[in-house]
Amino acid sequence: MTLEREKMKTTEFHKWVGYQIYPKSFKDSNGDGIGDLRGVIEKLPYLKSLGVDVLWLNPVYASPQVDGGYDISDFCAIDPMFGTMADFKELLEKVHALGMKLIMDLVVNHTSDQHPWFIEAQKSRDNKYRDYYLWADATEDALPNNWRSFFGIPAWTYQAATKQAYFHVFASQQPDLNWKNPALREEIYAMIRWWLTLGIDGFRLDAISHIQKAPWDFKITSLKGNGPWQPFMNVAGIEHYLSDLRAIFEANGAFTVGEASGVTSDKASAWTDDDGYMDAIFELEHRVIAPNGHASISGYKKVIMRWQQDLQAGGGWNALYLENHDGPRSIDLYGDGTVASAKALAVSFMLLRGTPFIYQGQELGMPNFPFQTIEETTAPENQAAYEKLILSGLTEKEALDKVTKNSRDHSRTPMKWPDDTFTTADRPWMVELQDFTAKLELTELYRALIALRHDEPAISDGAIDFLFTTHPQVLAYTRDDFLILTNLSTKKAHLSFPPNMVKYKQVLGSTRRQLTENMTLDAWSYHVFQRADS
Ligand code: TEU
Ligand code: CA
Repeated sequence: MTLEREKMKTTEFHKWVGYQIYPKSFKDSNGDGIGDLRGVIEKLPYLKSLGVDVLWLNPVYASPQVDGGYDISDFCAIDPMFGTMADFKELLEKVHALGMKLIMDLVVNHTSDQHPWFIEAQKSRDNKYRDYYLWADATEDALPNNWRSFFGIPAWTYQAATKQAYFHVFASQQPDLNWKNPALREEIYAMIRWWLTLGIDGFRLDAISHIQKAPWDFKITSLKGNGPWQPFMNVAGIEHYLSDLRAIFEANGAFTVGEASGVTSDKASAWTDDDGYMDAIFELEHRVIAPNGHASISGYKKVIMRWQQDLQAGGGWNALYLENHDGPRSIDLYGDGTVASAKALAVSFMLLRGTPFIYQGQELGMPNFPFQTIEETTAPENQAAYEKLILSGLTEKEALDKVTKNSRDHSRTPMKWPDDTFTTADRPWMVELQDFTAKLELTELYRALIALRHDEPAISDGAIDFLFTTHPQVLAYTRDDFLILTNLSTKKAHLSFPPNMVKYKQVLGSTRRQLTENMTLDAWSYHVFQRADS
């Protein structure tokens, strides 16, 4: 019995709601224009008042900031721009005192090229750290293979000094670590234990599905969709490393959410069920872009339904989200810029089966940024994409529009606090929205949805079933005795329910409504009903 219990993961996190903080843009405490850890400390009462349970901090480690801190030069140091280790410890203590949890980004697919390991590794072929990274013979014009990086450049960078190239799935300043090397793995495992011993509550596992690579002679057969990334997406052999990681997480009671791009919905339960490697994963499929550049709601719906059904059948678990630091703002991408659309979208994802994460500013209805020049953007892939478009003959304006349409920079502009400024500096580190008013009725709705997740076992742990599955704009589902209806469109929607239905009462809604046999849902509306007999 005890053994059995120990083997089973706890499922406390089914009730939790997460909040993602991009510290650089959250709150600046010392007037240098850059958000920092003391800024997060200042805003803890706000986070507590929302009701969220777990905070995910984007990377605050020492970093040259080529890729928003995902290029780490020291895993165990706080970047001075964010504060000190003492600030971090104070933050952790205060988060815990408020009954919340703190998880950190764990970035172990790669390091910065300024990490001491890489600085050593590039010195010579027989350097002690050479094998911490991935090298292959090359010449200036002949790289080891034709694999591409996610950032639109070759996945190899040639180094004349040793006549070899090193491998990177992201920027060239982010060399990939060689997980096949046991010495490297031990260093990483020790680092993970160090953070857990410090008292943090777990990790968001960055790009974790990419840590294993196919043999270098693997041929890419398709350039469509995830085709180009096949040689480093959930490649066989990864299970050994993930099992090692699970053992460490489990021994330390860590809560873990993997960013598992390329792990398909039918395979995801094996990653996250009772015997899975981690508690939950983020899927990266539901942002389906339509030809007009907006998200396709029917695409979103199809992907969400498939993931929910597959994970329920397999006993797996998702982390749910509409926004993060890697994409545009949902009010503009999925919605039509109105607060009504943001509200219907909030209801559509917050009550699904999984652990939702709200991204900073999402609860205020922060929109995309109207970029005017390429210099206003910060993500490393923008510049290369822009230059390519200019070379292909586009005007600056056309190239900028194309690059920024779905840029992740939209989510990285400074937080617009309803009753406070982001910084006292004349200029924040990044362009900031002007004339924005926080949508406080949206914040209130988020509070209500969070409370439902805490108070109703049907919402945290109940079964999910979808209704009107082929309707192009209505996302509707039951969670045991709850019925959730959302119209994710500017058009009205007509629904018919069977006669003699059991009675339902309305729990939340965009307007006061009864559940009736024939219902017309207004544009961007939502209704949460519960069986009256329960
Ligand atoms: O993103 C990784 C990421 O999005 C890829 O794993 C994904 O598979 C790919 O873009 C295809 O859609 C994470 C961070 O969220 C991001 O901010 C970093 O830039 C990146 O890792 C590198 O660390
Ligand atoms: Ca600061």
